[in-house]
Amino acid sequence: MTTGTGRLDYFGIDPLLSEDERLTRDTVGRVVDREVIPRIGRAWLAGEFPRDLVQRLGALRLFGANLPQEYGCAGMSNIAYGLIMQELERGDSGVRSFASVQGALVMYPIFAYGSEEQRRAWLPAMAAGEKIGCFGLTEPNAGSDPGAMQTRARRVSGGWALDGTKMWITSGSIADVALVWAKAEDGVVRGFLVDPRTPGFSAHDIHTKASMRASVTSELVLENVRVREEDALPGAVGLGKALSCLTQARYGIAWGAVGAATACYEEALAYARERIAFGRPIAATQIIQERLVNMLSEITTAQLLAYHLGRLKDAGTMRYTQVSMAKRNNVRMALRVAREARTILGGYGITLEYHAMRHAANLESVDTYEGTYDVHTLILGRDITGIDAFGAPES
Ligand code: TGC
Ligand code: FAD
Repeated sequence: MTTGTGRLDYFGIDPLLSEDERLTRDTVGRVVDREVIPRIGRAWLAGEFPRDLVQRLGALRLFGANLPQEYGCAGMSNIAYGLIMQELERGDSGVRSFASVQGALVMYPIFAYGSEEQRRAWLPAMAAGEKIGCFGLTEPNAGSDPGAMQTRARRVSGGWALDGTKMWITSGSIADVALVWAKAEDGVVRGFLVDPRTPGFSAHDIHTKASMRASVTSELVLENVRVREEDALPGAVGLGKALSCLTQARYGIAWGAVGAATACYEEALAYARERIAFGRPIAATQIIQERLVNMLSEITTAQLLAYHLGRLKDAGTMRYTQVSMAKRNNVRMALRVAREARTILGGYGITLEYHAMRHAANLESVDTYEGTYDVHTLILGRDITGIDAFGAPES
């Protein structure tokens, strides 16, 4: 049922992994076991992102690990990248979120749409965790429909001037570079690398979160922020380019959700074996066994989905609609598993000494960000019917 390192593997996926992929998973798993799990409950309660992890994970080249070695990245397979996300989210969704934003939402677009100078300037430092990035797409009045963004880019002498507000931005106030998406005067969305020290730029943290508390989430305000032409991403032209970054992050989330669910299942299983009620372990009751079997079945299905998606990505044949299915399914699965685990833990389950409640609270965010469950339903609905059900038809 488990691999040599104790990882949940009911369907024997482990032998399908390469030696490097297993090594990567086990290395990250050990870091998470020793350096994340023992302290994450306290950090979450305090509302603090464990920032020292950035350099620690960077030293292992875990950021943007599927990007090429020539830019200081690890050049790993997409399966290995997914396993990194799985292990990080087994610790906490906020830690995985940091890595997703850094690698998939900032390093990937710099790699895919940046100039050679921009790649050389940012990718090695970001891979090493020496520089932090954030990704500003969502706005107070434009989340699921980013095409309705109000942030504007005006051409000025030598570059651009940006005006607008971005909302819910992970790592917003600790970033060394903000990738901001704005609509130019011709109505085309473009991506800009903004130095947060530029006059007119400010970041304000959101402190009232009851989810994702061990993660920095900020509002970004841009008032006539000047960006040099060489800081515009030359290939980041059109909303589709912003959406292509989301595909990369959603891929990692499909794996990460498996990690969060696994942590909850393993905790609930251990507790159920030990906890005595009515003179016997609660694991000896049919209801608890059914709950555990349902949890394991759901996790195993999600593992297989993530694994095959990874092979498709490595083969270069993955479609973004397949990523939508995996993100939608796996995150909702993890949310159900976390809530079931919390139930099995009884009253103890509401404390942060156990992990299920924290994961369940975090997964509420994960279910919403990177495309809500409903948005992915509509992406898939459009794919299979050919009919767009998002909004009013164009007049
Ligand atoms: P639509 O007509 O669908 O698309 C415009 C063009 O883009 C292409 N496209 C994609 N390409 C790659 N990957 C994707 N996921 C793509 N989705 C669409 C599409 O083929 C089209 O290309 P072309 O050549 O035909 O022009 O545009 P729309 O305005 O109708 O979009 C609708 C919708 C709902 C699919 C899209 O806007 C959407 O995905 N909305 C959800 C927004 C979202 O997920 N925001 C996430 C913000 S970042 C975040 O949450 C970070 S959380 C931290 C963490 O990751 O841990
Ligand atoms: P809305 O779009 O207003 O949706 C509200 C509700 O309406 C949802 O249930 C939605 O499913 C439903 N809905 C919307 N449209 C339809 C429709 N057509 N049919 C049926 N139902 C519909 N964004 C970034 O750009 N960068 C980040 O780093 C980032 N990090 C985040 C971190 C956290 C912790 C959170 C919570 C969010 C983050 N986001 C980030 C924003 C996130 O992507 C958005 O919250 C998400 O896309 C949803 O947008 P919204 O909150 O505006 O909800």
